Amino acid sequence: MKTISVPLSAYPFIAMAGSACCGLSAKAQSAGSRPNVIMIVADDLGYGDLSCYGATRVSTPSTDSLAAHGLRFTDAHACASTSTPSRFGLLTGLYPFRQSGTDVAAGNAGMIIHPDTYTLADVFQTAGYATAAIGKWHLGLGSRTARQDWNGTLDQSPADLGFDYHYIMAATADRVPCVFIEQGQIANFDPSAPVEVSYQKNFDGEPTGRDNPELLTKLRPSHGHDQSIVNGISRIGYMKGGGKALWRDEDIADSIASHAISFIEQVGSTPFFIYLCTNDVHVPRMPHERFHGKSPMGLRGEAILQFDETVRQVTDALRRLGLADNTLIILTSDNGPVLDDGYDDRAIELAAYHRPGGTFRGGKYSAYEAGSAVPFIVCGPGVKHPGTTSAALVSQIDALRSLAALVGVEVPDDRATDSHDALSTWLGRNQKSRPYAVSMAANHNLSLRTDRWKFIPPHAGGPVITWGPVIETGNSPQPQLYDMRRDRQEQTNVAKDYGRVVKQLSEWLEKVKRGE
Ligand code: NG6
Ligand code: CA
Repeated sequence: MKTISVPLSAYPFIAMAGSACCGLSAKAQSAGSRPNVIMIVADDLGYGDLSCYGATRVSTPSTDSLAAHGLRFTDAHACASTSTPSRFGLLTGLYPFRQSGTDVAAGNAGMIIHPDTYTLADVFQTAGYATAAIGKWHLGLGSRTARQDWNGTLDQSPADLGFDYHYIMAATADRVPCVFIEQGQIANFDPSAPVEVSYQKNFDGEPTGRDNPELLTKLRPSHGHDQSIVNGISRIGYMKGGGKALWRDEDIADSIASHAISFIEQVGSTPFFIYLCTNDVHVPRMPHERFHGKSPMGLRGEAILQFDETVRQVTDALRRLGLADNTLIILTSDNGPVLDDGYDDRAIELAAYHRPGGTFRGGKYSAYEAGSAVPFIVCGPGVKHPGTTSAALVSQIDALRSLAALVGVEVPDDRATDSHDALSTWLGRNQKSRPYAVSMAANHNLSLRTDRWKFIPPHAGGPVITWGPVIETGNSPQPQLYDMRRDRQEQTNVAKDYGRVVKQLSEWLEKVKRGE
């Protein structure tokens, strides 16, 4: 939804306080203090990557503390098993398959969520909250793909989607441009080094990982990732310039945490919503030097430790500012895990007995459970039975309508049409499952979960990814049905024994596709 433009002053958010009360229910308008909300979205963090979800080869005390004081979900799902479509679903309450072009986005993709779309940030802006998107974005920027003026002000940005403030990475750390974007402009812009970006061809005289492997001083690719070199690491795509604006991978987590904390400090007494997306544990994994040697799992383990430290930095700041009791934190991941995702960081070898997807089958990209089953912890005011777990089936698609219910915003019926209000479940007032959860694999195959079943329709293609990561796709020429109560590991396809269930779930999925 197009919003009023916010001045780029030092404190752009405060102007929003108490504004835009239309759309607020009477209950919310009269409510005293509404909770701040921070949605922490990790990148590629698997169901089994946190110690509160059973990991033993890595310890994540700060995240575990959120689980100990909050509610830990054991059957929560992202809308997709890759980033862009997953985030599209979370922010819009619309399944990514409703719109073409929601696949993993290049760093010069135009903005994928149209400015007219009603977003999660619009919900909070309507409620008078100060809103921010900080960290990984990966949903495109500017109105036209490959035609952005990176050296000016982008003509479309999260500011057009309800975010008062943004400090974001355009795509991923492994994709150019390797600069942060703040309020539509390159942060720390270096006029002596204007940025040019292409996903088609290299710029004259610029080294690449393919031609200049001697310049890869920090990491080498294992597959792909052999184009422009920034900070001794080659990436996807070509870029030129950047100068002092170029990020140093080792500092990305700290920049994200510190911008989130500054935002919290600056909003004063205005309630706030932060969509806080870490770069951890996505490739290239290059955590800060202070983590070196701290994990037996090498760089991927260190990236998990760094993620946990981001959680600690933010929660410490909330305590210091006296906001801890009035801030709801939702911690989750955009999709399941992957070990080798294109850099030679020894993730497979050093993982040893660690199972990043827990006991589940598949991983990132996959239609199997580890692709979409993600950590999901809700901690803060209003959460019932803190320190317990909920086995309810929940989906990130419900963020928009559940959080709208939390802050008393009435979402128009024709917006966020795939999202349901699951607030009572998210807060642990009940353990009611969503009737179904739909997730999209990288190959666009849609799977449907109910409390009991998982249905994966037949899909062409091989059983294992062929272009790099060693992960089962979920493809099969036959329908797959798993009894998740007995076999969440998806070992025994019972489709032949339960033909009626297959028919019913298949029809159900078709209805979901049609939006009925
Ligand atoms: C893949 C990349 C992978 C990662 C992924 C997107 C190659 C060979 N692999 O295409 O490294 O960037 O896209 O990940 O290019 S996501 O978590 O942002 O969806
Ligand atoms: Ca991801």
